[in-house]
Amino acid sequence: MALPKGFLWGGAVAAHQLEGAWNVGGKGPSVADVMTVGAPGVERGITDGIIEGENYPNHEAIDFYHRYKEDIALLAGMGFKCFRTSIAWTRIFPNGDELEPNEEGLKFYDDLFDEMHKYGMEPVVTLSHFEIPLHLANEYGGWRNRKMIEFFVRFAKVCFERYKDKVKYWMTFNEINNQRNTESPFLTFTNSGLLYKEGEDRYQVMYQAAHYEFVASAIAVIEGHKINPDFQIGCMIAFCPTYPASAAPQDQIAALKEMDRTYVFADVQCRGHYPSYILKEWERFGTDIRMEPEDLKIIQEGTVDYIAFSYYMTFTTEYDESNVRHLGREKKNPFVKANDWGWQIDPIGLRYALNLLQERYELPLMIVENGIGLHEHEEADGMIHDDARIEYFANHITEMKKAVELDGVTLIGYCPWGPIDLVSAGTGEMEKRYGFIYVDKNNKGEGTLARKPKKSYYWYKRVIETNGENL
Ligand code: P53
Repeated sequence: MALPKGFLWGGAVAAHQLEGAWNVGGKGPSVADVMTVGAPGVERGITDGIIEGENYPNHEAIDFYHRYKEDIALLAGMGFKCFRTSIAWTRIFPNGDELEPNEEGLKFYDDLFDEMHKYGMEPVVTLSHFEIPLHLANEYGGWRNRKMIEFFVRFAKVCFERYKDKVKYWMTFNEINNQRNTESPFLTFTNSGLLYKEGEDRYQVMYQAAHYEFVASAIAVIEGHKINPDFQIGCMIAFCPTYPASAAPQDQIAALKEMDRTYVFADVQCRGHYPSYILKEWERFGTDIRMEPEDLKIIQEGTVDYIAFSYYMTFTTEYDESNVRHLGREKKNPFVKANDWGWQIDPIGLRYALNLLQERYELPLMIVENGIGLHEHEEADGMIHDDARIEYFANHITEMKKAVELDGVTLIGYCPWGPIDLVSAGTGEMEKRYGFIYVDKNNKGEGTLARKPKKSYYWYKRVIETNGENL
């Protein structure tokens, strides 16, 4: 089975999770800079400003800011055809509400993209990946405020203008649908830079923020295409398909409704309008989303060129009458295993995900995250034998190829998450490792930061060389 020629093999990261240098080069603090370290099953803390003595893993991360040449060379050593990263908003607009960008920040990404091109690596760039300027979160309440549209669009346009000849593939908001889970302050804070107030209707606040993001994303698509008509500007969805826990009809409905909570984010950005199921839901819950008269027209005109998505796991749900909002209760899937963080490993779920998205939207797809977090250490022979990672990827790539070859899915590329170990978004740990390249640093922040290829490095290099034939 052959993948198309020119298939974009690569890897994906986000600025705040690897760059470090959090206050260097004129960079302002972002929401990631006030997040402390958590643990498996323990969410990260969010502090009120930066407090002395706290462990903020993103401040230094893996110091990619100063070591990117060495790191890009290592990635190039695997034959990367593309590399996905984000532009830290706070390097370009340190507070977020300035009128003029910070030249030193712009220059950093010029140099980084040039370095990638040296090796024939296509940059794939996320504009907003959990890195909202802290000032916008504190002073404006993040995306609960309509003014965010103006700030984001200014940031997007500056990036589009500056890198129009260096970057073709863009994404507006990373995993925009994570915030659907309003139980977690972490998810809303990282997605939208907002924290819920006591007693407020979280569901309404979340959709209001999402609405502003939809409008901002659509404006970015429209403006981006004016700057360079060849730009491919995508949405980015965390796609974790939910299976019904049984063949019981009510479990089908529960799973369907659970999926709608993710689909709504893609429906709006791909089809250009709010789907009827969400309008009915808002009506039923008395949800009142403030919209300006032109918003729906903008959303209609600013639909995306492709769908980028992350795929890590699937969920299972069973009908739960007491859950009036979405009818289901999460259940463990007895047919799949999980990693140490409870993320269920389901390679066939990737083929399923690709099919669902292809059939619903008929747009090109790009897998911009996939991977497994593992606890790892050097063994006696000095090597990191990450056979579990190799097995994970071999199984996922096999299913990805079936989706292309047997099911006719249009797939542009495949970017495993964290090709070099980096700070976990969810837990802030360094020891939740995803990389083909090991970085010597632990959860406490100790280590030399030395880089070292793992066994999977040589494996993935061969996969790319053979365009996915040799797994
Ligand atoms: P970490 C939740 C569910 C799926 C993906 O995650 C998620 C999250 C948020 O934790 O995040 C994405 O580092 C995200 C990356 C992140 C990666 O998945 O928690 O886009 O920034 O690092 C892996 O193990």
